[in-house]
Amino acid sequence: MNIFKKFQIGLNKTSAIFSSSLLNVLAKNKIDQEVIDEIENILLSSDIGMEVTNHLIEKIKSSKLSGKEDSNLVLKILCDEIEQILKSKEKILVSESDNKPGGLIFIGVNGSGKTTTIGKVINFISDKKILIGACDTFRAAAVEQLKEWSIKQSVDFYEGKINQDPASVAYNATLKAKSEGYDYVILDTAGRLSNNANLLNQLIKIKTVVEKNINKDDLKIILVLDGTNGSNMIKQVEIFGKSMDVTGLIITKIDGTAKGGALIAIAKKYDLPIHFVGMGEKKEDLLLFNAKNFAESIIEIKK
Ligand SMILES: Nc1nc2c(ncn2[C@@H]2O[C@H](COP(=O)(O)OP(=O)(O)O)[C@@H](O)[C@H]2O)c(=O)[nH]1
Ligand SMILES: [Mg+2]
Repeated sequence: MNIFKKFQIGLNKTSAIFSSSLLNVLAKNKIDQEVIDEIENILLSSDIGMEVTNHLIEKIKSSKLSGKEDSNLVLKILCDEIEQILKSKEKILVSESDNKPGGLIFIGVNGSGKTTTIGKVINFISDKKILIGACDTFRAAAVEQLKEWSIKQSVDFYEGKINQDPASVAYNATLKAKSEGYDYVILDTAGRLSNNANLLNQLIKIKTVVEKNINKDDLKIILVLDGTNGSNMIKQVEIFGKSMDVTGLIITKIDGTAKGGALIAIAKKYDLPIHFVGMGEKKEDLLLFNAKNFAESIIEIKK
């Protein structure tokens, strides 16, 4: 299946809102204020946010619209503008020129998809020598889940003991990666501690010890966001971003939401790359983020 098709399938709940509702509104008559108001409501209902909505509505208003033939033009304006907003967020997570070992720390709230996404990233870079470190030591099931992804894909796995300080596991795993010539060491972390401050302090500690083994420039802090959370994702970027120097985002479960517009709100608000989007539970269901594919999947333009 080609990549665009995968984007289309993954985004079909979101595009149902955008495309079907927009087409309904645009089919009515010429683009007057009433129609523009309806477009505004449709955009807002996808969690695309006020800022992006205003921006898109301004673009529609400032373009020269004449009569009935305008509906496709409006769709084209929306699609192009959304692509523009997303374009600068495309950035690959790993590249051939990376120093060894590169470190990837996955953070995010419980259930956002960290462990599953690591499983998919392993598949994505399966030609590399990878070490996985299980720093979510609070739950045996979390370690087992990660181990299963690792074993299935034949990559090395480092675990500590249950309830061992996650930072000491992180230190040992990154030291092993450094001394044994791994290309990447990928650390999974917990998403829930007794409170936010605890969790953030734990993550800061992990990062601090990891930097003893891995150059700061070779370390990436990936915030994993659950796409079904819609605009609540923004709060998570704020909370984690404040203490953790997040270097990039991965947005999961796009396949399970009609609120995919929230990704666009985040792209506009934060200067952070979006490396991948998750669109399913299997190892192949991780797609390199692509602005054009994303925009054209949610706004279908009649050819
Ligand atoms: N549909 C769908 N489910 C996902 C995706 N990513 C993760 N999940 C599911 O979300 C649940 C939580 O994922 P998990 O990786 O355990 O989250 P963690 O607590 O952040 O490690 C699991 O049931 C995953 O299978 C995705 O892209 N699409
Ligand atoms: Mg997990």
